[in-house]
Amino acid sequence: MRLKLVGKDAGAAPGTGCAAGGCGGSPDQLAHLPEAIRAKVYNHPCYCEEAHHHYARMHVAVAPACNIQCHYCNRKYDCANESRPGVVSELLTPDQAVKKALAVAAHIPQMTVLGIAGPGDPLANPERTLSTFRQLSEKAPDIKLCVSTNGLALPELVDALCEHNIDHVTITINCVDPDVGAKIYPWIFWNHRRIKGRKAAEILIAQQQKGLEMLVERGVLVKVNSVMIPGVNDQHLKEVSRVVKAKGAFLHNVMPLIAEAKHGTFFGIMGQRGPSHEELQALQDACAGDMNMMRHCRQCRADAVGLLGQDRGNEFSMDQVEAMEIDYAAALERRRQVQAAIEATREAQRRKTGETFVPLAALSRRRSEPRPVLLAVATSGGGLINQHLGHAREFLVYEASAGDVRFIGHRRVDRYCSGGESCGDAESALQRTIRALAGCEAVLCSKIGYEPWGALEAAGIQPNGEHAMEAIEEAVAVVYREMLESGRLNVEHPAEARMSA
Ligand code: CLF
Ligand code: SF4
Repeated sequence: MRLKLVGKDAGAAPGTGCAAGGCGGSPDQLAHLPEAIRAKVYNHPCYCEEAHHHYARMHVAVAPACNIQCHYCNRKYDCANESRPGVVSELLTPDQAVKKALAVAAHIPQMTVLGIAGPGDPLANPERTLSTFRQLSEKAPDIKLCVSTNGLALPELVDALCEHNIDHVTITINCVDPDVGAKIYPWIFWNHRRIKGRKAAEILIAQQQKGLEMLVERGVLVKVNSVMIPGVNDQHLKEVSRVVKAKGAFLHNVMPLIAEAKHGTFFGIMGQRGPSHEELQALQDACAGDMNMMRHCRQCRADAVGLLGQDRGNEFSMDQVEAMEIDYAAALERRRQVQAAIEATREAQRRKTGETFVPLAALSRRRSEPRPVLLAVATSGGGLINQHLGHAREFLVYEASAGDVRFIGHRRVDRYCSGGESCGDAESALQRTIRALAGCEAVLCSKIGYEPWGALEAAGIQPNGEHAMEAIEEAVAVVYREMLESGRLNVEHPAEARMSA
């Protein structure tokens, strides 16, 4: 999220509640979008950063086959174009997928989007994918439909996707140069033949670009995913961003390569490393320009259920789903009520955050540019600081400056507290948490134990439990203002000071 002091809500879609800045772009960038397109975004947890605090998605794993080979993929696992590598999802038939979707929609009324993202490529399995979408668009028309693909089969299926009301399509585009592509894709399966090397990359790139153009022409929102592979396509992704933006992609999501030898992928076995947090952030910033960048992707599994970063899939195994009685008409009414309440909460949070930023702006006018600060937040959703530090499996990281609070990304950590009174029994896990928070000067959470408090302070990260149940952006802005007023920002970040000493 990027909150600007001036005209913060200028791009909000009337009746949708989605501030333009809240979707990762500048107000100008979204202001020109037709109302119909903006209405598609406001409650999509991937296409609108602010929405991901409130709305959930679910994936149904109906697509087993793939038509290409990526060097970061091992077919034993989910499609790594969106999913975190090393994850295996339960394969469903289209009928099972529809039953599961209705069950989840009834039990998680804030679930607004159903995506098909694997375990192979959804468009390499067109019958299974389209049958699922066809049934769902009839039985649950209030759910947005979303699909993710490598793009090879996309142009031939664009019209079929449009017939099924698929409003959101993700294409994984790792390159626009076949020489780079040949280092990522050893082969594709095309016109009943296996094609290798540069020629394969050339065909794949042409199909991806054609598919992107066709979708944009038809008013479908396109998100482009790119896997950042240091030394292979990291520099090249700036060009990818420029090209896909020029062709009308709505959002670019640069994801880190995750390559481990135990996954059995080519890159994993060859020791190809993934990027650091800093490298990823630097590339996302370099690609951004005035393009919407996605920074809250969790590389979900192909059967993920719940808020991003959450996985409630184990509540909806097919055995459990088969035993559920679903009255979808009643569920629909409850979904309307819950979603209306979410919109009221979002509107109240936006108003309050706007008020907080006024004094911050006044401070920034009185002082010479104070330095920006990274602040981490523990949250379990709802846009609130509502998680015990010891229960946090990930932290959201925000950069606060005098004129801006902007969402930078998330940092995953291992859970180190089993929920008891005391935290910090497992010292090494606490140290991993501290490593994950490297570069952050404070961490905001609902509660924290005595021992981790001391360890964080010693590491130069100020624990802060004073903003429990407050809206994240507002609390981050308040903490930044306190740091500014206390003079803490007149000195270097303690960790950086130690490094430069
Ligand atoms: Fe799923 Fe992807 Fe649709 Fe979202 S996920 S198909 S656009 S509904 Fe979202 Fe998950 Fe990242 Fe994907 S956080 S992996 S971007
Ligand atoms: Fe694997 Fe997905 Fe690439 Fe196919 S498109 S090889 S399933 S990562």
